[in-house]
Amino acid sequence: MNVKTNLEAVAQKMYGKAIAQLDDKQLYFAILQMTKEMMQGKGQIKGSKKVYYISAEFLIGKLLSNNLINLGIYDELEDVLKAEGKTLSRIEEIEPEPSLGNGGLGRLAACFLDSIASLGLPGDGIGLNYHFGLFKQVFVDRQQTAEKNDWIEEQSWLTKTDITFPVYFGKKKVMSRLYDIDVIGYEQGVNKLHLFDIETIDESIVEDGIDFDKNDVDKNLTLFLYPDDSDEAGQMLRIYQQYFMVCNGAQLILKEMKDNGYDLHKMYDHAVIQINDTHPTMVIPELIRILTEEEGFDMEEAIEVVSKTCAYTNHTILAEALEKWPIKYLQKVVPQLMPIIWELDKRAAIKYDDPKVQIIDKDLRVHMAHIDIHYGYSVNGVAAIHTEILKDTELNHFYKIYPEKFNNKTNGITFRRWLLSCNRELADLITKTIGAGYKKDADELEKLLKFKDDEALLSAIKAIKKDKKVALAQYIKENEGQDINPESIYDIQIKRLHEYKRQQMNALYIIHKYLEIKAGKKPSTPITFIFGAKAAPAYIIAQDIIHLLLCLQEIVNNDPDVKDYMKVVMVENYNVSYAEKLIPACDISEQISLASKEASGTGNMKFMLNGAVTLGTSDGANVEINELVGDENIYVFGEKSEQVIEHYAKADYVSKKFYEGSKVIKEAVDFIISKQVVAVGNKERLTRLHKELINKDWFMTLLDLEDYIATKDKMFEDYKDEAKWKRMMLVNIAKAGFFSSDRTIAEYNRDIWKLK
Ligand code: 26Q
Repeated sequence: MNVKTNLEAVAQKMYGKAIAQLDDKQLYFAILQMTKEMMQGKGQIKGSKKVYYISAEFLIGKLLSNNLINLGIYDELEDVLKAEGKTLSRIEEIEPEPSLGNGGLGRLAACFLDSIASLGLPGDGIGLNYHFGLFKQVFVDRQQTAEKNDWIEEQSWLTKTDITFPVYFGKKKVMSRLYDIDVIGYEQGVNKLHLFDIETIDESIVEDGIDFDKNDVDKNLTLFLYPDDSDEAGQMLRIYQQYFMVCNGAQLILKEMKDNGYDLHKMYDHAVIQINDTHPTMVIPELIRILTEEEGFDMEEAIEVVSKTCAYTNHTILAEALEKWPIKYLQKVVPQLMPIIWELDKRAAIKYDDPKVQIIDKDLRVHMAHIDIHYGYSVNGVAAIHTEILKDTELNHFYKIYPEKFNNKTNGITFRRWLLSCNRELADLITKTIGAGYKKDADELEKLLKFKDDEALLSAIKAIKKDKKVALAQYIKENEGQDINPESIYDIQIKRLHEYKRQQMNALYIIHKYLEIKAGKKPSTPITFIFGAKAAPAYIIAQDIIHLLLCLQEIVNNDPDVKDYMKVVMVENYNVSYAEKLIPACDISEQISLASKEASGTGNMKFMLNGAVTLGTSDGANVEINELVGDENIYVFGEKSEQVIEHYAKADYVSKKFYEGSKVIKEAVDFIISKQVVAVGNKERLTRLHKELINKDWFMTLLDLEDYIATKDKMFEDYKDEAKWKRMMLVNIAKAGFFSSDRTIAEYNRDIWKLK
């Protein structure tokens, strides 16, 4: 059946109407229903060994466009709708975004599901069905406020299953309910994203903003993604959520093993559990508990079987982000796991007497990563430099014990979403130039290099960039009420707000540029600085940085001496859908984390693929981008990771010295508490940020500031050389193939999963 007859039939069945008579919302629901049915028709991907990607976050974003592309019916549906006087892109806007993740780690999980299915590999996601995703950001008085972010409608991508499991928190029993989302591969069959929920959730307990009663798990267990963990109740709820996820996951995996008639003693021949950071770590003791208590395994064998089934991915070297749960919390939430964790700790302690590799430390805190490393068979970092740092420093003690477990898997992104869907014009141009082969084999993008001097192609790429910039300007006008100039350079930094990512350094550059223009030094091309970032509600300094950016937006955009030369826009509620509009329009991709701190980054890859040029430090995957495109197609600045690590070791970085030692730095930093800024801002916030930069600056903003200013100025200068810039765009696109998550997943499969 073709798409037209299909959709007509669904519209008749659901609403008793023809397509042309449906309003946009009804039409969206009809298309949703039709797509779900067509995906089911594609059949499950099968095999005798399957990967379970278990993760507390799956930042899947809107699914309609991607599912249509992977089904191969996007163009056909677009034509059908056009003939009925409807527009597919407008219908796409109606879909609510499932924001079931914080940022990179969650988005990576979503890209991986797409690639696993697209490679035809059997692999399911296991996670939680949060009723409210990451909070909705609203600016009030130039400050971030948080509102709840619901996404589940009467009809959605979720399909309720009849699978339920009991989950015990000590003696308290909760029944789960499994909801599934189909994950279709590109011209492939389907896998599943399994999201567990409870049926007694009470959405009405949410008060103003995102506050809610954290005490009754029957009502709040799956209500929110990662509630603020600053207080004890929040941390406790996080442990409840994590255990709920892994307990259900373990039961589902064992059920599938049994349903298939597999021998649990050889479970590792049929299942691999990829543990996405430490959030799902309790799956290890939970499986051991079930195998020993319910399946008649002795402890020795249970540990061996589970260890041969589980593999761990590390996404951070920030000490504060490594989970260490006090024993008394675990004892309260999951007393049944504690004997197992003690046993695992005892066995590790007998073998290795180094305190650095113990599971339970002297303060009685359980180091979740240590469980994964001792009792999993693989430990991987997410970019070459990140894995090296893990081996050399953070996890060096483990690397010495288990060198064979450590491996690198440089992150990737799905080109279906980050090129074919968000930049169809560019994808079509590439297809016209080198054929469609790159859609299945991303390395084929390198064929574009032959056209490095092809004026027609270079101009066509630049023209698409221009169209995307015009479209973004319009979108920003509608959504933020700001006027930006499509002829200006778009310089974009979009990512979670964190001091190590150094949005504050970008802000200091903006101040510097503003002061220069005020002093009469005008840039030859106008510049638009665009930001998008959410800050954790309990992260005060991050909120202060957002406040500074919003104050700068107010001052710069309203200053008649300046506004024709530069603009600042901090977009509200940055999310996946916004990223899909921002990235294709970007000229300069800001990747300016303090070297050694950004494990990989994946936004950097998305920008590159869409023809932006990177301005970055030698950190995370920037290092690999640099190697691929060569020094002449990227702008790198700042101290290298070795030097940074040495500064920390010697504790010899003193920000005040940089502040006092440079007029440029001092002027920019002091502007934060100038009359002009305080007049539009909140003095307490601005003073706190000013003090922080001068007296602490833990992520060494001032260390790299002058080099950053010089490199960025050079970049703006080079932008005027249109031939040079166009060539850089082309080389970046051509070299982006390596960052396809299809490549990443093929490597996971080759080295870790070995699926059959
Ligand atoms: C931990 C404890 C308590 C509460 C929350 C958390 C928590 C939640 C989310 C800790 C970490 C995260 C998310 C981390 C994350 O997104 N890491 C990013 O992972 C990307 C994919 O590998 C990398 O590209 C980024 O460099 C890395 O920052």
